[in-house]
Amino acid sequence: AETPGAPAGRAFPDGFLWGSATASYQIEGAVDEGGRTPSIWDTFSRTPGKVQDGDTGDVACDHFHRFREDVALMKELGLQSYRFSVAWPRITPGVTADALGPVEQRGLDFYSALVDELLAAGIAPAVTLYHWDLPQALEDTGGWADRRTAERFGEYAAVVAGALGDRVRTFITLNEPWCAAYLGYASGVHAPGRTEPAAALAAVHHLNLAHGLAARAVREHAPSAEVAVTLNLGWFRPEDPASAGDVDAARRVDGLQNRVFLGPMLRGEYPADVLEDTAGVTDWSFVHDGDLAVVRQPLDAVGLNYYSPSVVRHWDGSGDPAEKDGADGHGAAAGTPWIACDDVQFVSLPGPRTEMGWSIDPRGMTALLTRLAEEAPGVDLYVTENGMAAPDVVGDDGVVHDDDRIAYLRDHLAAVLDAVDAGAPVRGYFVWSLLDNFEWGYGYSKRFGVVHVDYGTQVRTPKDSARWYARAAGAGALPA
Ligand code: PNW
Repeated sequence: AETPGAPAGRAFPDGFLWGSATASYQIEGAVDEGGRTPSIWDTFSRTPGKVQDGDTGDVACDHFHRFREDVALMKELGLQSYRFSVAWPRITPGVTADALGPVEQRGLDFYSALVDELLAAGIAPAVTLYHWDLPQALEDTGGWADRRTAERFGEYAAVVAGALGDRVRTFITLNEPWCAAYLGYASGVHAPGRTEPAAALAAVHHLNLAHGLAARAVREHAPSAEVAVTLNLGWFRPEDPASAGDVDAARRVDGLQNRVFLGPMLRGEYPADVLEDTAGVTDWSFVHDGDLAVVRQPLDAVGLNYYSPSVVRHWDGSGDPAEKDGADGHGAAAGTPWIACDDVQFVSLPGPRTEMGWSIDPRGMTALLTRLAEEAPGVDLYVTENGMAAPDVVGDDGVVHDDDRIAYLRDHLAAVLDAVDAGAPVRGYFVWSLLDNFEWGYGYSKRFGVVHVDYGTQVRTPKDSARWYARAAGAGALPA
């Protein structure tokens, strides 16, 4: 038997998929090519003061032109699956609130060529349909706060599923609707940069609806593919489990981040306590009769993105308000993502942090996978993102020696195994990220890649972590 906490040599189940993940706006560049029209991230990144150093995704990793090289790199590393996202503005660049508009064949051709390249390399494609690059034209008519955005998303999903569904193993409807809704429409640190709590809650519902419509469309147009969604669930612990105030604070944030998505998607219902907590912000009248039956679609898999733990306490209003939401990188923004949580404080945890300022605790990985296994019986699980930002430590050999990242990956993979041992049906793990890339509001200042990218030359160089991860993938076990 294994010694708990002694990861070296521990084996993963047969067939466990070792992958890496990226997202379109973060790596593709070529924003004006192939008929693509602007997304909300083009607009946001070009707005002064929104993204660190004024960085944009105009070039990024130039993956649009270098995808064959990037697939060859994955093959060299022995990776078995690749999670990427499709940029909606490449597929239906003329979409409006009322009509999907013509399909841009050049957009489909790009992703189709990527899928073929992956299959030829023996790598299973996992396609995210929405990783935050909403067509700007849809934001101009209200964005995710408008119901028609969800309707158009369902139609767009049908197009992509129809074009790629014969070759793609897994379709993921949405990436992290929490970020899309609350960081985009409440705190404003992500595109479109709005700070309107009522709009953010409408966005939550319309993203749920979009998920349901897209899941249905994928089922119909890609019947052999798995249907999944990716959520960034939070692992929230009360600072003092014996304090009723702290326990209630944990309930509140769990409702807003986790249950407001899990409830509708898995059970077709919104949590009553969330509706009550937010009643002063919105009356939820954007939830129409029949919507919840659409949101609740049979799922083959749920993807978990996990990076960091959270501890909360009851906030009595004393102390520095700048510290209230400030722990773990949610940042001092114009607004808060924590709607109707004036009495909740995020506790700054001791111990190591990543370069994002995010605390590290792999136990959250185990806890969330175990929870998902209980809440979604019969549904497969994937870790669709996990990884860490770390500054480059470049050796004389020109290679990044990222021992901290190796330790992070090792400990989180061991935590995945702990969940497997407890019975969670975890089928694969996708490291975030294959490449250093455009880290949203932080621009190129934060590097999550297991492969280093020199943005001046676009040269890719595997870091020590990529070699370590390749060994783990090859062995199907944590390297000794
Ligand atoms: C996720 N937060 O984003 C995304 O899916 C990736 O595109 C991103 O690069 C990665 O994690 C690393 O940040 C998040 O503030 C952004 O809690 C912000 C938060 C969480 C996830």
